[in-house]
Amino acid sequence: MSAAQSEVQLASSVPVQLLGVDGALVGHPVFSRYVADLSDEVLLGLYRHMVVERRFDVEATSLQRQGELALWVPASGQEAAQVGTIAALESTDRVFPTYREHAMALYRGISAEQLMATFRAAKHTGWDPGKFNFNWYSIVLASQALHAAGWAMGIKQDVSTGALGEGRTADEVVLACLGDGATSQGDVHESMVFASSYQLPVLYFIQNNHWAISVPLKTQSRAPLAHRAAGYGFEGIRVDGNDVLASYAVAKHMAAQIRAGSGPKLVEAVTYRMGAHTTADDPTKYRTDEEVESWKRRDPVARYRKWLEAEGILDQQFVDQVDAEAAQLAADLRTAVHEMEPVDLERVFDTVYAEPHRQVQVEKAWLKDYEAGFAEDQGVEF
Ligand SMILES: Cc1ncc(C[n+]2csc(CCOP(=O)(O)OP(=O)(O)O)c2C)c(N)n1
Ligand SMILES: [Mg+2]
Repeated sequence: MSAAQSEVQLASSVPVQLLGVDGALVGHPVFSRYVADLSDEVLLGLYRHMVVERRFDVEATSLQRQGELALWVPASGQEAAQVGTIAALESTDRVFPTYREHAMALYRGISAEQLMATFRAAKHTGWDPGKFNFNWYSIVLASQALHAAGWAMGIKQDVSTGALGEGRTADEVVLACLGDGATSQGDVHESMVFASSYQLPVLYFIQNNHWAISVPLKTQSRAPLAHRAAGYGFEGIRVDGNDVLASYAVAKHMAAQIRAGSGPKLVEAVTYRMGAHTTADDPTKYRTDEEVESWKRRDPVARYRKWLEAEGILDQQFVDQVDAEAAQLAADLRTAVHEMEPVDLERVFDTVYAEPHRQVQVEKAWLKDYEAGFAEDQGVEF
């Protein structure tokens, strides 16, 4: 084991931090070098992506409140973990998201409208996973951990048989996103067992936002989630997920080792969900104002902005430019949502099988009948 590796392992229960809560740089023997030479353009890009995501989130929440969406899943507070990690990967690395990775999706070029079409149920999915190397959102907790391991197994197999598919690279890293609560699912265990047994190129990325709806992390796990990796025989690291530089550096480090053939790795990003679990949730029922306030002081965007300004990298002109871009994205999104055509429900049934299928036809007929029942109500005053 190299000195650098052992230092990483020793540090694994203390989250890696490069940027203190006060916005001052904290040196780290292993990880500082990953951000030391980043250009101003890259550093400003991280800021821009975080700000745009936050504005997008506010707009989506408002649209839900105004009845335009059935549900929204806010990601506010988790911008640094998501942007830092995705920025450290290559565009050819495949991402298997949960349902909260909006900053990652936007970073990959999936538009706000495409994301919204999914939540408005105006599309069956919303985007082409092949085009963005970014899979569809997965509502079934942890199911994507199995998909990620399966995908990685396919890559490994294709490399060994020399049959790598178009657009794929031999050193691809597969990102399996998980929430803290999702780690209690059996699927994660199976995925990690297979990833370890076959030494698959999977980076497990857990956003520990401290809550699984109303269940606190301490109920889900008596030990840091990163420690679980050791039980499967691979390395896990905790990172301050509200520190975009640390999130970037740790992901870069882990991805480099995976590309070099290390097998799977795990990153636990310690962060916080500032908003509700979804717009259907009321977090005041299960968490205290003091807790929320304490995390507000660790805000990932404010902290990073402070550092960029102190370094003379960020000026008011760029701040205004990004704010204007974010406002424009929000305005365009609002227009696009109002113009979205409702999904053709018949297609939902017609695209299940290539050939007509009796069971599906029965279900389609049931829905038609059900909808016809509403037609009779027309004109009736309630
Ligand atoms: C298999 C399964 N069981 C239960 C649910 C209901 N559910 C949706 S989100 C959630 C909590 C997930 O918490 P976590 O993994 O920490 O992710 P977070 O929402 O905090 O990002 C639960 C229990 C589900 N979607 N899928
Ligand atoms: Mg959670």
